[in-house]
Amino acid sequence: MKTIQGNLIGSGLRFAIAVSRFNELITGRLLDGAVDVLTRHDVRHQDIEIYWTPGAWELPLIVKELALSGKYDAIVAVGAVIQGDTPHFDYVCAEASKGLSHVSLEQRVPVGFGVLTCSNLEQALVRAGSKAGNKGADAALAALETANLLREARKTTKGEDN
Ligand code: INI
Repeated sequence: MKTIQGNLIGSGLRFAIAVSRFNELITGRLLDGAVDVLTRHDVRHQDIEIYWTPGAWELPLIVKELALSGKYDAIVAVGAVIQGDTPHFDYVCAEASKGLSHVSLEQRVPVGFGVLTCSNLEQALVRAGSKAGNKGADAALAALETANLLREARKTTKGEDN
């Protein structure tokens, strides 16, 4: 039996973080969590690039462009969609999540999903560095682990490890 896992060693890896300005009170904290977790796992500051989008809706397009550049080992998408009085929330959530998933699969680049989809501001605050941790940090850590796992999977599938 062979078990393959991605490690959490970030040295030498390059990351982009796409973060939406909408609900910046929340997204700024998610961004801080993502940068903090990456640098604590030895990703160098100069290997992290941050792109601000207007809202979560715009995240997939920018993440796609970043993925196509081939410059990054992984990308972290950070946003906060908070329910209002209209169905707008549902459209933004659905397209952001679907779009980010498509980019990751089509471009074969890990995309950490750090987009909160909350019923109210309090739920978002709880997930942006308080009681429920920091979902930006969680997404960055998952992206790091997946980047390293992908590297291992590519070695194995190319027969380098046999
Ligand atoms: N964008 C968000 O990131 N979060 C939200 O909660 C939100 N709401 O509720 O409207 C939101 N809307 C803006 C959207 O992402 C686009 O930027 C906008 O529609 C322009 O294309």
